[in-house]
Amino acid sequence: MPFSKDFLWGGATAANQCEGGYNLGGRGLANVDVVPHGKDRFPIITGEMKHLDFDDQHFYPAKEAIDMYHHWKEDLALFAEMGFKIYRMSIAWTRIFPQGDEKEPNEEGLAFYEEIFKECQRLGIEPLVTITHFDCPIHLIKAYGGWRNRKMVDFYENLARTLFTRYKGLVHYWLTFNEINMLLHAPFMGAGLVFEEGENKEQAKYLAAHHELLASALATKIGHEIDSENKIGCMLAAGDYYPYDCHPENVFEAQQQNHDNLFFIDVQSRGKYPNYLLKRLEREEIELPIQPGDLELLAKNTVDFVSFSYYASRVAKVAEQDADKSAGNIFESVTNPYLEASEWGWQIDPLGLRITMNTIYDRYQKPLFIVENGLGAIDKPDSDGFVTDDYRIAYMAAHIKEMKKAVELDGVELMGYTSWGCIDLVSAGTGEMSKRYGFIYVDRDDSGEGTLKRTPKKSFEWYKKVIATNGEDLTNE
Ligand code: BGP
Repeated sequence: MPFSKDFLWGGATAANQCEGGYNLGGRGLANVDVVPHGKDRFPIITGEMKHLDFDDQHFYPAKEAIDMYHHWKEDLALFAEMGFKIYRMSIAWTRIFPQGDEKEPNEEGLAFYEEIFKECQRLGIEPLVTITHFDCPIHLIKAYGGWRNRKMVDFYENLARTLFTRYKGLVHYWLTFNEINMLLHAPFMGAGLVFEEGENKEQAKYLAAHHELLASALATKIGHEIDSENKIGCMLAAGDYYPYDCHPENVFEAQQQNHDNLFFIDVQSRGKYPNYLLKRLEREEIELPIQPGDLELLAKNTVDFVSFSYYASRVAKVAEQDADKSAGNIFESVTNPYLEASEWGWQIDPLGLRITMNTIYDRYQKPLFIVENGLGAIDKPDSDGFVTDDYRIAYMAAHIKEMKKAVELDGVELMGYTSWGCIDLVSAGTGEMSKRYGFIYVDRDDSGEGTLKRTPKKSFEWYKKVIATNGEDLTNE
């Protein structure tokens, strides 16, 4: 039996992709609200196109999303029916601090999440709370320029302290920032950055990175002070870079690209900027805005566990322009000729999960938590609304099988597994509803039409069995 009896099986969502209710309960506007569906989405999430308000030309899927704001009780009941031990969700910052820089929180927002956590407790589900999952109050972007400004650390600190204080005893598992390394690839989504004409973009990204890393360490400190039972983790968009072949230059290139992702976790887990990063930034004349006391704060407040998302491995090759490319989680990579791909072109590599787990565990020697994994696919419901999603079951079974091997055969310590989008929700990358990950179908389409009715898919019963047998029975019968 690879998994202990308290292994945390469950599913994951993010506020902006499922809640909706963007203007309810005193909530303020956030970057994630004004990101539309369609061709402008990518330039906006990467900070290349300034778009900080709604207009009539676009559809904004986060406004209503799947309306979990009104359906959360029904949705939690379905998660409980599957036997979830943990539910990963995020807090919408602007429900708690609508502008972001207020001193006092919005009570209605705090009460909203408190009710959810109490219901989780009643159902025997531990919440795993991401403090920020790609969201940043619009006011903080307009007035302060997002995370390039050090004042953001104070605003985030206020948010974190408010949450740890209010939810003490109700929440024990926390993540500071979702996919922190994503800020290098989707800077508006990851750090509220919109680039100014002629600005040194790399410099802006590393300012933001330092500020987020400080904020993360500060939250870890405060969370531990408020409740020593709190377990606080970092979160990486993972997936090892493989060298394209054994040419030493490609091997070296893969190592460099892995460094670009891992340096965030090196800081959060080992407590110190790695030399490879400091040397590179020095060469590129990029400054980290380190002030007295910063390095000590980072050193003293490392995380309790390392969590990550895994959708696919990646491939590195020098002279990349000559290589075929495949789509992936926000950024593309060289195509791996040995792998199949999803309908969205993301390559499928279950063994890559075991490889990635080993890389991360070898490096940090801390418990891991897989907090996202899954297949975005087109589902075709029958006339009763039922989806026979054998493709999703096959994807997940193959990944869970490799995850078991990493634990059983390689000795990786793993706290739990929460599959991504346990209920269909809006895609972060594309804004589509038709890219579905869930065990539960939600009747809503890419233009916002549909009844929002929830219907369990075939994978719902399958995952229920997986949890009930603690991962022993992965068969699809
Ligand atoms: C990760 C995000 C999630 C999620 C997932 C799937 O980057 O943390 O928010 O959406 O990827 O990506 P997509 O929604 O683009 O299919």
